Amino acid sequence: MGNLLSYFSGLFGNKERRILILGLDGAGKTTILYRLQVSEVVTTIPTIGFNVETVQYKNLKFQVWDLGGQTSIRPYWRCYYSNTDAIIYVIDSMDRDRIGISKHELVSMLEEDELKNAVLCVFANKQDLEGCMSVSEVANALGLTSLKNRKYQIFKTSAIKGTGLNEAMDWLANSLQQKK
Ligand SMILES: Nc1nc2c(ncn2[C@@H]2O[C@H](COP(=O)(O)OP(=O)(O)OP(=O)(O)O)[C@@H](O)[C@H]2O)c(=O)[nH]1
Ligand SMILES: [Mg+2]
Repeated sequence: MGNLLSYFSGLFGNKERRILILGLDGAGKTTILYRLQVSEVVTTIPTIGFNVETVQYKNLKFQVWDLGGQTSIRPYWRCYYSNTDAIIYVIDSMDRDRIGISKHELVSMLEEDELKNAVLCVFANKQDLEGCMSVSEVANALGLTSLKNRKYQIFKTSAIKGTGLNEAMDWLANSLQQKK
């Protein structure tokens, strides 16, 4: 039965999906991209511009764009919005000082018309660090429950340890298959 299901989902679900990974600088976006692509922790430098990779997850192919998150680069995020199926929004769960800024960036991004059909997957990242914000603290600080007309979910992740990423990708894969 499993084989039959994956055969059919393979038939209908092999369109490449476009995903943007966004979030403030240092949140872990590039680390996540390469964790997803090659299952390894790579040494990163701050992204000036973007990285783009094809990521195969189960029977789905994702074209994943990882954009630099520094203040001066964030205005360019909008250049990448069109045809986006999903946004992975990455939070450094240790960065209490800037969670308000991160919320602000998230809210203004979600107001963009080009993203109105994009599903939102929040990664409360760096959960391996002692004393970090819990997933519910992050969800509250971002005001996720007041989002309107948005399919979203939040996951606790550690890109360094590799935890939570599969659960999040499963959710994304399912959500995007339904969205087709
Ligand atoms: N402890 C811990 N450190 C992490 C985790 N994910 C990423 N990091 C570290 O955080 C730092 C920044 O990671 P990057 O992936 O370069 O961050 P980024 O979001 O791509 O940053 P910009 O490219 O500047 O926007 C690096 O030193 C990573 O090793 C995590 O889950 N836990
Ligand atoms: Mg980066």
